[in-house]
Amino acid sequence: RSDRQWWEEAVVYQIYPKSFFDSDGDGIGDLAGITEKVDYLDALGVDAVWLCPVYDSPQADNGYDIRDYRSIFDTYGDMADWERLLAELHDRNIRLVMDLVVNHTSAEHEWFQHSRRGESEYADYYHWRDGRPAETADYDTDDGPADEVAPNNWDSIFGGPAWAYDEERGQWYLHLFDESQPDLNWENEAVREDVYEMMRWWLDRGIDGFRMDVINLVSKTPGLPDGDPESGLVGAEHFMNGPKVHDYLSELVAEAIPDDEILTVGETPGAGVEDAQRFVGEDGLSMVFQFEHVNVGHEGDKWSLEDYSLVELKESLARWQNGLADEGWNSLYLSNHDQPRTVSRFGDDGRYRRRSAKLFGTLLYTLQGTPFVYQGQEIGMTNAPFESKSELRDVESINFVEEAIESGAAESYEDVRDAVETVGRDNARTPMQWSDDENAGFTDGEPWLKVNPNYDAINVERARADPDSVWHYYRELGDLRGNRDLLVYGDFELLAPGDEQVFAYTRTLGDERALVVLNVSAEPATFAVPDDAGDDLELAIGNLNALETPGSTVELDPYEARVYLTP
Ligand code: TEU
Repeated sequence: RSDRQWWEEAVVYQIYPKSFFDSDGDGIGDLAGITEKVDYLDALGVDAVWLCPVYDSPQADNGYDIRDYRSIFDTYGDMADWERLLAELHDRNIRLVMDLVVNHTSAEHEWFQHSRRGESEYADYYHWRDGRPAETADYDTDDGPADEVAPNNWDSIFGGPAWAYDEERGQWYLHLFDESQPDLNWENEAVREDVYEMMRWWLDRGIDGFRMDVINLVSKTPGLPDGDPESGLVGAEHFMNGPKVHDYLSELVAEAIPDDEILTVGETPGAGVEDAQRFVGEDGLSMVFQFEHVNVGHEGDKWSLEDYSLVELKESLARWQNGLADEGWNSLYLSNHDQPRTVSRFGDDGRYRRRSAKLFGTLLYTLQGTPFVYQGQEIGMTNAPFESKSELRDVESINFVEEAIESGAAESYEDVRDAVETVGRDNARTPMQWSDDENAGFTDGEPWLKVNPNYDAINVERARADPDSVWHYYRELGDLRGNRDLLVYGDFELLAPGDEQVFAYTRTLGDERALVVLNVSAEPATFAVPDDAGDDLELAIGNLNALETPGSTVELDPYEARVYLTP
């Protein structure tokens, strides 16, 4: 390959600033706290950090509701703190990727304030519409004047209708997320230009990339027609991968991204492989975050999760591996700030926690693509118990619980507790577990979200002191991947697609080959190595004391993972 990119060879670490490290005792993580931990990131061996939003924000959605794109949320620090963090990261050759949230702003953003007053320059910055006469609609909305309902039947991704009535303007505005997050109107060229200018402003400050929040939602079907009322998320066909999404994205890249050195990863819920091929092909993004693999086991909506089928997970990941092998690049992730913890979601967070954490680390680092490690994943952090609604902080979870109770679907929190503890976003957001000190060493104050009570056993200090920990295994995986082009660029081939226990594949580059064998189950497994896939290979890493060379069959213990390589 002649067109190698640093971000193809990198491992990216995702930081959720509110929960990473609190330097000043207010119970909330901050920029100075992250700066204190840059040596930690360096020791783990990551090459870049994706920092979730740190911009000025009323925090209805923990910063995904931005009031001012060009300043820092004061609880996190200020611009000087941010510059110090950037400098400390760059000193250690760690790049910084910032979150870009431009599908919507906070309702407190000055654009929205101007817009709701109808000031001509900003009047069309958002999607404003008159309500629909109630008698002409077959849906109901509580908001607004008595005789009208929302302009269309679209659902908000956070529950309830996607429209809110604004008294000041006397019209309704669209919000695909919380009502404090109005959607920007990308049809308006002035909006797009303001976004590009803001991006160039951040690039001038020396950042290395953008993670683009729900970037495939920016284009809506003109006229905002009703969606299929039977669909799980009503309206999705009119706002996910909308008609102009590729025009807008290629324009954004042309206008605001100077060259391929800048990592651009678009978050694209609902995008299939073919959409992704265009996003990373002609549109020019480096990669996208797709959702298919994290949706296996979901029946319809996000809150009902069944045991997932490994065959389905393999089929999905293999399709993305193959679909983006030649003309694109994959991002790789198993959890983030919106998803449950990896071991709880895909592995075993009880008896086999450590082993399954290592197994999924092996998967993450040996597929083709750029691995994204979410804070705490490197020590095998788990989902958390939430005993009452008052322990929840996430707007999506709180809306869900309230709606379930209001609609009569649940009598009390207890009825939905299992769903919240299985998939609620607060699972990923409990504070980083640094030590077995009070509050897991995260803060000297009262943490903004409860600490997972298992911090006495699962924490960084303990993991770093134990050579057999998940943390050291991640370090070794990083070395293994970094030392071999094979694990970055090698071709992927899925083996035994129908095997319900074992996830096995090869990676091949020239004369070099890797064989990865993962027993994704709590029972022992036998894997028959096909043809000569195991010839001349030696064990490079594994989560148990395995054999040096694979025979014609591999006997695996529960959640055992092995990577064999050509020596
Ligand atoms: O998430 C977009 C998204 O579609 C989902 O992951 C969503 O948050 C939810 O979990 C669906 O059930 C992005 C951000 O990652 C998320 O934190 C923000 O809340 C959201 O956009 C709005 O900005």
